[in-house]
Amino acid sequence: MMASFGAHKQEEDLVYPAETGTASKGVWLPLGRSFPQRKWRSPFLVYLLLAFAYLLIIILFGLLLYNGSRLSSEVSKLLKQVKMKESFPCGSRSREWEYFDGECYHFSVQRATWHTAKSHCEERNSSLVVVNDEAEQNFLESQARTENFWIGLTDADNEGEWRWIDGTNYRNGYKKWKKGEPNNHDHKEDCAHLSGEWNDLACNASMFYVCEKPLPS
Ligand code: MFB
Ligand code: CA
Repeated sequence: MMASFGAHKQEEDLVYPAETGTASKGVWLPLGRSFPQRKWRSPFLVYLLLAFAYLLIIILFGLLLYNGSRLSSEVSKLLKQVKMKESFPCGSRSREWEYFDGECYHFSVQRATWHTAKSHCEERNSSLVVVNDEAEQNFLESQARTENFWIGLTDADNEGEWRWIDGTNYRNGYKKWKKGEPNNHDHKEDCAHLSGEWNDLACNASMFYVCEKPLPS
């Protein structure tokens, strides 16, 4: 059926698209030809599109919730690690290491000779404690109380020449010997321990020991 350009729209502009079965108006184009235009009037199609859009929104919302909950659990895990690091910078495992002023200290619960204690500390990537100043001494005294603990100081190589095991300068460094110590009692006291202040004792004596290592980065 011909539609005429510019003429009043005639009934013949109506087209009957097979799939809808309803009349629909043609559209006028510069060439004066009209195309049948499918009207989106079919309620079924509209409902189908709405249902599809609704389903899509639900799926997207579900994905958003899922990722959101995963993200929040990751964040809470990270926060817990940060909090743990802040509370136990030396590691929280059974409080094996105590933190003080940038260093980690292990107060043994087993006794050993000075040389065995030295090896046990090295096995833990640490060394027998080197006491550098009054603050560190006070920390050790507060933790050790009246118990005896080996420290990393010895004159076994040369009597009277005390050396810290990490090479720290002894002569100009911090000292806290008990009054009258070191006295090399019975001429066989070549290892230092603390029970509060320091004393020299035979290295094969068995006592607790303190290991020291830098704060893990
Ligand atoms: C001495 C001390 C020595 C032993 C002995 C039992 O001090 O110098 O090392 O600990 O006591 C009095
Ligand atoms: Ca002594």
